[in-house]
Amino acid sequence: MPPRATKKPLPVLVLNGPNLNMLGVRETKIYGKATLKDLEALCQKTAKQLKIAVDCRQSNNEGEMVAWIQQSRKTHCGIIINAGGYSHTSVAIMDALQLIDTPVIEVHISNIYKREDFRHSSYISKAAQGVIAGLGIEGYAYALQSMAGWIAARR
Ligand code: CA2
Repeated sequence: MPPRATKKPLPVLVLNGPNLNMLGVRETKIYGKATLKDLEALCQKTAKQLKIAVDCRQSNNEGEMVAWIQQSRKTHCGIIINAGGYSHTSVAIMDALQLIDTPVIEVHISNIYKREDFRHSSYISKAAQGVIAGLGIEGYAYALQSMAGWIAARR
């Protein structure tokens, strides 16, 4: 009998927005000393432990983020997103997230509710199943843990 074709599970898209490529370089009192590379390594390590796959991307461009979110409908099983400053301004990213039917978790490294008033509201939250803020880059690991639970429940 030929071996049964096993379907490879789709990865989770970990999407970081504008200026997050500067992590660890400046504003370390707010965002910590970890770099984007450290953050992505933590996501890869956590995913391996959870036996899921991740695809980490960063963009400073709103249109590119919208395009990646749209494409993810067919190529990824969920999105963990830190839209950076676009969290507070981007109806376009919110609309793109509302178009996909896979789970979305919003992450912020800093506690946005402790900071300036304009950071207290996020368009992304309106399209997210859950929000994690203020736990540093560990927030991404918690988000992946949650995502792994949903993936297992859907199998
Ligand atoms: O706390 C977060 O993760 C934020 O999403 C980070 C955004 C900020 O606009 C949000 O209000 C909260 C900013 C990312 C910029 O990151 C930098 C890192 C190092 C140096 C400068 C900016």
